[in-house]
Amino acid sequence: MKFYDSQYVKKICEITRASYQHGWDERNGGNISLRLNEEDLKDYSDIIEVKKTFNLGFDASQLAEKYFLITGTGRYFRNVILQPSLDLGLIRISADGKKGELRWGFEDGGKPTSEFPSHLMSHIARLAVDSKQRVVMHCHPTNVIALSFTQDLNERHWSRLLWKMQAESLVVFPEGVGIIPYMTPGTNEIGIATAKKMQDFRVVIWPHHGIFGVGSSLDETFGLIETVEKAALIYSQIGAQGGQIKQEITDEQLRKLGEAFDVQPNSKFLTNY
Ligand code: 2HA
Ligand code: ZN
Repeated sequence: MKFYDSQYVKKICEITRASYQHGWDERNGGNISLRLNEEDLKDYSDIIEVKKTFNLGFDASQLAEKYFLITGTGRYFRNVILQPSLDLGLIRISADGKKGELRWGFEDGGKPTSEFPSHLMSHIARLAVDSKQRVVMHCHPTNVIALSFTQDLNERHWSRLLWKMQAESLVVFPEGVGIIPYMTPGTNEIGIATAKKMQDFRVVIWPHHGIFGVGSSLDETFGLIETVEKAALIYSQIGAQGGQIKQEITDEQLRKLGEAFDVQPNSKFLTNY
């Protein structure tokens, strides 16, 4: 079987297109990585040969011999569905964790996203928390970015605000959201800061830039980001309707949501009395 025809390529095509259609990936904005192992790939005969190798620029030995299907640098989410073997690459991390080996894709000379270090570092962080989580997605959701200009960059404040915008929020991200300071994209530094937050959160806000989300499947990760962005959109709409909040979801109602859906709200953001 050809890797091109795999469910993995198909699903990334679908998710990149959906993300673009939501307006979260202008031009080459956004990137996705999906971690795969030998077992997931055993049916594909065209991923054995190493087409190219490159230095990762940091120690990824915790991910040695794992594979990542990832979007390419400079590539447009809008186009991935039209030319997946150009815009996507399957990279294997070398046994010493220092190099990436291209096994499939990037057929016109492409390279992994500039945020590859942030992705790999986030995968390392989430593997330690839950080994089933194998997706990292970054994109530029409009209302989340807008919120980073009007609100204090405080995790408690953001988490409570987003929880109170819709009943869905607390159920989908009971741990709340992490926030890093504004940093230059594409650097190891932003990767390290993001991964540190990923020890406690599945969503990390990059102020004035976008969002990083993680999950066990592409659908789940997309849905997580979609839920955060929907909450931010509701906040924007409240502003558009004059900004006056006449009634809200109370802390007590948040607690009851947690009980009803069997999730534990982050006690730093919602005290459990
Ligand atoms: O892939 O979104 O942060 C382009 C970006 C960089
Ligand atoms: Zn970005």
